[in-house]
Amino acid sequence: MNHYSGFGLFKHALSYHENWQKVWRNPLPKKHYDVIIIGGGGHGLATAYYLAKEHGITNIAVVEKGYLGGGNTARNTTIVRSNYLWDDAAKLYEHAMKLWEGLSLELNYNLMFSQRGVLNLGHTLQDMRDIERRVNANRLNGIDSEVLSTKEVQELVPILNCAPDARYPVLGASWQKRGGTARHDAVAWGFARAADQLGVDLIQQNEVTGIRVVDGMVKGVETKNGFIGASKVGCVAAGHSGELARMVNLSLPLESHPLQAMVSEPLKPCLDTVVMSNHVHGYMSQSDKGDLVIGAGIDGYLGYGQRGSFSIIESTIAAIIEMFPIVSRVRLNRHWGGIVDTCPDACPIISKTPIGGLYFNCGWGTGGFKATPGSGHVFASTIANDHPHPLAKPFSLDRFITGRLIDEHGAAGVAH
Ligand code: FAD
Ligand code: PYC
Repeated sequence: MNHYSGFGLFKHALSYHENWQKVWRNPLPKKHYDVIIIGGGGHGLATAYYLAKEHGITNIAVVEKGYLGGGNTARNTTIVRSNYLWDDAAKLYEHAMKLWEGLSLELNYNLMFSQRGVLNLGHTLQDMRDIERRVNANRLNGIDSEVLSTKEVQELVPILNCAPDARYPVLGASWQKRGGTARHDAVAWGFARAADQLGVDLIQQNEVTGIRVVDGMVKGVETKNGFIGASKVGCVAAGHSGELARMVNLSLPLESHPLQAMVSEPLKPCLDTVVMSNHVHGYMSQSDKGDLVIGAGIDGYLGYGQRGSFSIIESTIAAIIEMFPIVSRVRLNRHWGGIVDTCPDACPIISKTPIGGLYFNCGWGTGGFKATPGSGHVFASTIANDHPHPLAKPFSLDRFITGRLIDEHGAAGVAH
């Protein structure tokens, strides 16, 4: 009988879902793994999947303190784009974009990847100069990118206030047509199911409390439920990366900030693209369910509480209403925060460390969801070969010693 038919759903409800087909196993940890990935978010799960699929390493555990995809993967606003300024970053994010374009098929899982386009608005002459520079750089890197006039923006987004006397006049925008959104939970679930099918153990509700190192080599992880041995350990813990680094006396150039978002009650379709304004620290899209998905800028203080302050919500909503007066009477349903790990150059760290067999993938700040498949792909290669993947090399830790920083503050959709 088809488990997913209406009748199947009814039958499972009556049997309290006891015979429900499990999407992945729930194994007890083995004593030793070739690779342990700390962090069961999208990036960690993608890393495990590509390690198994492309490098033939299947004796892997993903160790997650909560539930799979319950961190920033579940909390982000799902925007995907690759229009970064500098060559190194543009190549990394475009690598991810190309993977996104075939990912539902590859994982045999509907990620609801929707290339509905992403607009980054310009409200001042300087915004427009920056936009033109970035669009030119994108095109030189073979990334689809256009500068749109006010009229073109208005045609794309009729509900946007483009009047010349608007509080935030729209002078134009950058437009990446291949950008868009993907269903965040599905991304975690799709990678989790595919990794599980390749033999990866997904171990939830098991916080890593220490990383064991002997003679400069990693030996495994201490967890709430005991020690698990490993020849290699990859840390992919987003806002908690600094905590993991401190376990081995490493100091990473990271700050952890709250970043907030919110959704409205569901509405009829009124916005079929993504509109971002770095200038006002606010952006909006409409989910397939109809909710308006609205995001804010980071809260300036540091913290690990997965919530933020009301002043940020207030200023974001004020700006959103200036830009979209039509939504002024819409009710908000929920708001939440995630903890993002920000780097001084607004670029990630994908790197070996001075400790043998220990690797970090972190620092994606406000913008790592879009990179999920690319990040996992290049990190898996870095771990498997104990050598940086060519696309990951510029993002090694040594850039903070050599000074070869990659300043992507201008392309970060949400300043950090
Ligand atoms: P996570 O999903 O956070 O995974 C890390 C996992 O590590 C967590 O599940 C956590 O529980 C686990 N962990 C931590 N410590 C331990 C431990 N000691 N032991 C075991 N497990 C541990 N990016 C975009 O590109 N587009 C967007 O639109 C976007 N919007 C955002 C909106 C908000 C409100 C937020 C908060 C972020 C947004 N981002 C966006 C950023 C994006 O969400 C992150 O960069 C990305 O999801 C990071 O993925 P991850 O898998 O590394 O992290
Ligand atoms: O990086 O595009 C982005 C982004 C959108 C919302 C948060 N980050």
